[in-house]
Amino acid sequence: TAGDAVPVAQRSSWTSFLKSIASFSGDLSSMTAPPFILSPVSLTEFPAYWCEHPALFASIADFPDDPAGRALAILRWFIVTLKGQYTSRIESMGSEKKPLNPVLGELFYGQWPASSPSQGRTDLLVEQVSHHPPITAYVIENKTKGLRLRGHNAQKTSFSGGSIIVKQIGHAILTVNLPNGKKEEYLINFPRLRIDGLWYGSPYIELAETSHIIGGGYVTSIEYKGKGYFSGKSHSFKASVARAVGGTEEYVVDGTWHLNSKFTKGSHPAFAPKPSGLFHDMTALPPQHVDTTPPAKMGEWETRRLWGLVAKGIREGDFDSASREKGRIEVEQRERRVHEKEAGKVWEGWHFDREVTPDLVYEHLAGLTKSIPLTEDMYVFKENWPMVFVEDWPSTSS
Ligand code: HCR
Repeated sequence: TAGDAVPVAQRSSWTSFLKSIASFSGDLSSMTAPPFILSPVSLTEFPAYWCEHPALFASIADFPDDPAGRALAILRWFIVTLKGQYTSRIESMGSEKKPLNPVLGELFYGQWPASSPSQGRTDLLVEQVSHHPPITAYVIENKTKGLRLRGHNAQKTSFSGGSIIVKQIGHAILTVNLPNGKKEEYLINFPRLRIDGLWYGSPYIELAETSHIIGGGYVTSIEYKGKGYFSGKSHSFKASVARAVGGTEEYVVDGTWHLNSKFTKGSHPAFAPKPSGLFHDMTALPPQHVDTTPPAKMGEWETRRLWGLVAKGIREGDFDSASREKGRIEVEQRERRVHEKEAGKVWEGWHFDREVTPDLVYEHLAGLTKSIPLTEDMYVFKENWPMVFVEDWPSTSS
């Protein structure tokens, strides 16, 4: 029998869902799952996790003459995003849930207001650029600070030893405009995920293997372990910041990404203030959720309007109306594709151009001795921020 966290009436459908994922590899997002595991939030909202600590994102620009400081500021911002990316659904919904599977062209616009004129406002623009397989592209920009993060995400899932293994496809590029007019680029790739707790009906994420941040003359390697590995604690990581050329390791940071970490090699005056010695500390850092387009200005492709009735059904436990509305959206999408085909047209997308870049080599990023080929498509932002971004929006986050 399936686990305790599954409502009795849904246990058999949960068991058959588990059986079907066990014999399946590919696009999990399109599979039908029992209602208790459905999230009312679409995957297009997930890129907002990159900036729920906008001040730490902005702080990357505070080291114009200090490449090591920049590498550490980028590492700190990256580590701080992980708690939101991978554990926040447990806090808000009790377990990891299955997000809504975005439609092609679905949008999510967001802003984090400037907490001071010098920190500036941070803007977020997300678009679903592929439905099958699901690919989400985004750009996050703080113009005042000369920082931009752009990237895309996709996932390949498989099943192993009772867990779902998610290989993250895609990468992000962080651009830092330095005061001397130079532009620096950092390549960021993403960790592998294991979704455990499936049998009990309360899935949660653990990170595995290694991800990297490469640029500005540094290579940062972040190794992830869960319970029973090097520290024995869940959500453990060890980050090594090394010179790209020569490979000399200058800093090591060790800890748990959802709680805190400290330097175990090297130190930097702007980080790890005495006496705490902490590199990052999530216990004192509440997330700042993104503000979304004011409802009166929200377009029909924007995720919260597009999925509004489905999300309402899921939140209120009215799954009949949720699935009716979901069906309506899916039919509409299929018809759209049929009409396009008949008219000999292809969907152009709103904000991104797809660039096929086989064997793209990121050697130039860090003057690396070893090259990193990325046989991936790129999604290039058309620089067409919609008019709604011209002004600051009233705060919607709490
Ligand atoms: C794997 C996942 C969809 C993808 C989500 C990603 C990888 C998306 C990019 C973000 O930056 C980080 C991120 C966080 C999520 O943890 C991850 C999702 C977790 C579950 C979901 C599956 C498609 C749904 C599996 C269904 C289970 C819960 C029964």
